[in-house]
Amino acid sequence: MPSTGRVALLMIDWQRDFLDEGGFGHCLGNDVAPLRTALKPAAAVLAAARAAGVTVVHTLEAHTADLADCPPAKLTRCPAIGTVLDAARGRVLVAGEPGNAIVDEVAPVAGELIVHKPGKGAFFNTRLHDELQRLGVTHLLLTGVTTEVCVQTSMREANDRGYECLVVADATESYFPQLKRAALEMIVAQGGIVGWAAPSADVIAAL
Ligand code: C5J
Repeated sequence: MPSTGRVALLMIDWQRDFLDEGGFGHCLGNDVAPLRTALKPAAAVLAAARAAGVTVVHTLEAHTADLADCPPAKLTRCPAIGTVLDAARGRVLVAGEPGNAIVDEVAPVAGELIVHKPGKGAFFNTRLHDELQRLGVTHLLLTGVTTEVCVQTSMREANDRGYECLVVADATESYFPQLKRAALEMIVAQGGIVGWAAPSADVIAAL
């Protein structure tokens, strides 16, 4: 374990859009209940990271109000983006809308970095890499949803930028259990081709 100053915790897309009944993920036909099972371990890792003085970064899949940062192909495949499915949630995947907010269980506190990302990966068209470099971060812990989409994409992007990465296995979830399993397997295969996975209890003990 490197010194805590070189570690950052990435909390990937813990948004109401993906976790709430009636949210974007639910409207795509997914059962959102499994995602909530990962919240407790994620909150425990977040608390331990805060106590250890680890840099905490929260990402959100969030577009600008004019959708100028949303590639046409993404909009074609996900026409709900930018529309209102439920007035109480506002526009789907648009920054600042109530449905785009991070759920209370892992909500950011003052001083933590918040990164709005237009893609699945946390490094594409964001300031994340520059911020981590400025802070001297070399190692990343990842939690979040969904495992095989935004978490795995972010981990691969981080890997290509030279970070050592570990995903917290019970603090990430998918709408599809078989895809979570496969994503974790492909991450750690071949001697950690993308990085490592460990349970939250081990990560918390190491912090
Ligand atoms: C998806 C994400 N699944 N945060 N986004 O569209 O994984």
